[in-house]
Amino acid sequence: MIMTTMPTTSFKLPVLPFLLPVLAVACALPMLPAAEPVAVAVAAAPVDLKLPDPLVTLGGEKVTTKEAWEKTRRTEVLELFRKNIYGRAPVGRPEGLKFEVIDSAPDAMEGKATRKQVKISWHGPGGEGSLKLVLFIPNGLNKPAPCFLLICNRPAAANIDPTRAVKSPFWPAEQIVARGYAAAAFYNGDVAPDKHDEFKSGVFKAFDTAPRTGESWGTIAAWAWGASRALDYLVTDAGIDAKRVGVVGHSRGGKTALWAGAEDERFAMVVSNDSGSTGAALARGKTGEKIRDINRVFPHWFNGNYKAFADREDELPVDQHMLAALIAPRVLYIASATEDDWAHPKNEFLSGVYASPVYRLYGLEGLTGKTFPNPDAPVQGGGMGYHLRTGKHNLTEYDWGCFMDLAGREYKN
Ligand code: GTR
Repeated sequence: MIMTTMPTTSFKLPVLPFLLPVLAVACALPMLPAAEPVAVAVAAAPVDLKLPDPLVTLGGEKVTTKEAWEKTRRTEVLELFRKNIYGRAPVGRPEGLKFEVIDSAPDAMEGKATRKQVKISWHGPGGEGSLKLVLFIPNGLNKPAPCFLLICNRPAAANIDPTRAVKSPFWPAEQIVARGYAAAAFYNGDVAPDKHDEFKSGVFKAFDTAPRTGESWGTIAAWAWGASRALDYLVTDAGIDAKRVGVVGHSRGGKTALWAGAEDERFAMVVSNDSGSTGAALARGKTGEKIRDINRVFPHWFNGNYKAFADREDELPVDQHMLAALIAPRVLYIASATEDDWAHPKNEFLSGVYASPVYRLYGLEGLTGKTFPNPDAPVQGGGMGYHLRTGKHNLTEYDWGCFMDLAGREYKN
């Protein structure tokens, strides 16, 4: 177990509600003079969240090298997540996966990008299916472009419009292209519907042959599988730098991006935006949405075994910092928003902090020693980024700008 100590930090008033227990302690502490009404310095009390240690194996051995992490502990942790939370995909890249470029326009975005739409289709014992990948590659780069792949969990026409007649800050493709990145996106509902229909449709219908068990995959894992199939295409496109494809998701999409990056190490960067419960946020000590809530409202997202952890967070053999650790040494961005108490920003930040010992095995600092930042003051470097945006649960141009800032500095290394 790790004794967690919340670093000394300062918070702006709008994020105070989730800090009430901390503030009880803070009231006894010296405060900044009243002349500074927006930022209140808070020295938080040490909190013992009893987090499982990512660097101690189930057999009790301490992991001190990246070789031991990769060979033993990483595999163990990944299995624990499959078994207890996200489930096990019955198939990886299926035989006969097909890519069809159904549209190609070299002068999209007023000549600034080449647009492609690619139908990625599969068939399995129970049926077939496909997703449509929308892709803009910057023109005139004279080298393959690094790429951001968005797992879009909002209506496709309003958010990832290939014609660009409708533009949404959720996927600011023009801004992404202007900074020299390819912008790719697919709609998660192409892979599996976001509803509990006993796993009778989408990829479940196509590939589930054995009777379902407590470990069978849920819908988050299915969407993550879809992201990997999109990547299967992207790595074949000469316009894309296959070693620099990041996967991005917001909220349920952010949970999916983390799981996609854990399962598929070809993703060079993982971006979790406001992913909250069973995404970036630690389950232990979490306020807002808890395991009981998420399983009740979204019974299809995770596997059957996860249901047993309602109100029993402490009994999980993992916590979400270990999911973050599975991304190491690749680039990880965790973003939160001040008005997103349901997701619990502080616990999203702490996942990055407590994943950092794994990053350190690779000589990367991650969020080691970092304090919870003020709103709109991103912390970036050492393979990781975190920010707390002012505002609501959403994915915005500000967030995208931060993701690209981190990619720019980390991809140079
Ligand atoms: C909420 C859910 C969150 C988050 C969000 C979203 O209803 O409680 O876990 O995933 O939906 O995806 O926007």
